[in-house]
Amino acid sequence: MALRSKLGKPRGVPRPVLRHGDAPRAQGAVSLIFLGRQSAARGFAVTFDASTCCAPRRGADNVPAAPHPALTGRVQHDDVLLPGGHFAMGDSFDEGLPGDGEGPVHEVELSPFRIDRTCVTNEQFATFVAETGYVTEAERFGNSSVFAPAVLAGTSDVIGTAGSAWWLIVRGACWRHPFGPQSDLTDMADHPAVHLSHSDALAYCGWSGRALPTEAEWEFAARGGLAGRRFPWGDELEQDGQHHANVWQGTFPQYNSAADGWLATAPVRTYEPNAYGLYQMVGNVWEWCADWFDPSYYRTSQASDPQGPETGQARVVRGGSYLCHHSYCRRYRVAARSANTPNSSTGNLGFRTVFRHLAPAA
Ligand SMILES: [Ca+2]
Repeated sequence: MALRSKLGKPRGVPRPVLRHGDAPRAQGAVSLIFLGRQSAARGFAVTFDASTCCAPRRGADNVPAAPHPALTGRVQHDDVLLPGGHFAMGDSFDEGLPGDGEGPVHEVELSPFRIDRTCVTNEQFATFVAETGYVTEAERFGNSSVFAPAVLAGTSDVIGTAGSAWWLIVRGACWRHPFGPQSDLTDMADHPAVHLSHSDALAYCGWSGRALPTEAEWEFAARGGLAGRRFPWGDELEQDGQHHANVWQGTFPQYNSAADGWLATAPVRTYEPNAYGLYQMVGNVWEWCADWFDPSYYRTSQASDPQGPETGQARVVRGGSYLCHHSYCRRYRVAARSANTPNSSTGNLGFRTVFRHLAPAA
């Protein structure tokens, strides 16, 4: 029996994205099958906690590191030059989860940098893989975590749950097969590449001569010049009656009306960009940052070009994803912080890059 979402399509039509006019039904049904089943899948933590509701993490088990390709990349990055300068970093609404350390608000000064307008797409990542033969960590583990209603896999390929009932560990899920082995990238060239670990993102960056944004760079970019606001466009999620980001509408995790047009990932240029011309800094997929995560870091962060703690267990992720809902952690805000272990990969986690080697002004 094939286990797949009622929203999903059979093999050969692998695009379980939801558009206006499609009628979603009973999205919790698939995940309920797995409630209470604990997984022995390699490398996955199985205990539920708030940090895994957004994106589950692998445990300490590891696969051997893949060599990172040399700097030979020939892929186009459409980016913008941000001038840097001062900004107030952190949550001025005091609405973050206590363990996330979104405060105190503190002044940060940044040097100029260039940042991608969008997350790295499947097309860009496919170019990287084609030129280097790179094999991602999810492919080497042999599995990754997929949001339950989007799974396109046979029952035997669904190994168990990953921290939350709505995260299924699916054998064969990876960037090429984002919803499981019965899915592929047809019509998804312009969607963000997902199921990529922090190490995978660094490998891509090393090949393309770019870098992951620091957490401070990411937040500066996401704010788009709007000081002290909740979102890149203002303070209201659906400001002016418009959808500005791909998140969750309905009752999480039972029912998603997908009123914003998308159940899972959306093309990277969906919705209006922020004032800096950057698309989907919040919603759609979480984005890896360079920094190690420490919830107390803002109390001691350096004021100029902060780089994060020197060591840690997990790397910062920012921006929230298509799973974000106001009834849960509300981590789709520009100040929201979360983290995942460097070897983790999920169907709602990607990255965008920056470029810092700017020529001095003439
Ligand atoms: Ca959505």
